[in-house]
Amino acid sequence: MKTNILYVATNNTSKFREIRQIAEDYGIHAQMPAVPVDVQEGVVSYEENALLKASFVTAQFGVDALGEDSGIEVPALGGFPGVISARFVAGSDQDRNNALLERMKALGHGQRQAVFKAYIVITLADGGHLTGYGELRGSIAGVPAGGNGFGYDPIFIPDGYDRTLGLLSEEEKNRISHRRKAIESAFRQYRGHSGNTAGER
Ligand code: ITT
Repeated sequence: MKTNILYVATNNTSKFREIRQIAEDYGIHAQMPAVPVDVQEGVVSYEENALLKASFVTAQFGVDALGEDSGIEVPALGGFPGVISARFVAGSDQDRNNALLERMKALGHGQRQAVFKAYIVITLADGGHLTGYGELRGSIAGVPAGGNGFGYDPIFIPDGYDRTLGLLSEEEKNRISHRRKAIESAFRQYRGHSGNTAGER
């Protein structure tokens, strides 16, 4: 049987773990490269950052590579923090959760809607790239809850749920996440490239 290996251009081990889990469903074995992904992320777009990360690995190793850039947006805050979700406050995920909750205090009760966005770019060793997009709509909780997942998971309640992502199991989150949708979309296009069989179950 052919093994489909795809390198994932990320330094975030929690993100990698989710991508690896989801990719397995499509018959793709995700691997982290042996070197840190050393790129300067911009502030313009998720897609551009995802392309930067994937291109770094393809240029280093001459292999197909998957880059992912994601963030959380609060429409009532003009889409903040968006593309700078990982960087708008230095420190830990918990520090950023607290900083976002602090900003939410200026908003009314009906203004807690939020959306997670994820862009996946797969750069091809023989040139070109593919892009997939996914989003997950929900709202910002009043206080953090749950220790599962990473980043903003403890303060994000997906639409249709009464619990934060931090309280959902890994499997539950991976079934509905922005990352799942973006990967699915990218793999649909990737199938057949370089002889891989992504998505053939
Ligand atoms: P790499 O760039 O190395 O991939 P990173 O953590 O810096 O890792 P990003 O630049 O894509 O990743 O930033 C994503 C930000 O959005 C970061 O603050 C995450 O915590 C947050 N985020 C993205 N997806 C998330 C999810 O599924 N759950 C919680 N937070 C998420």
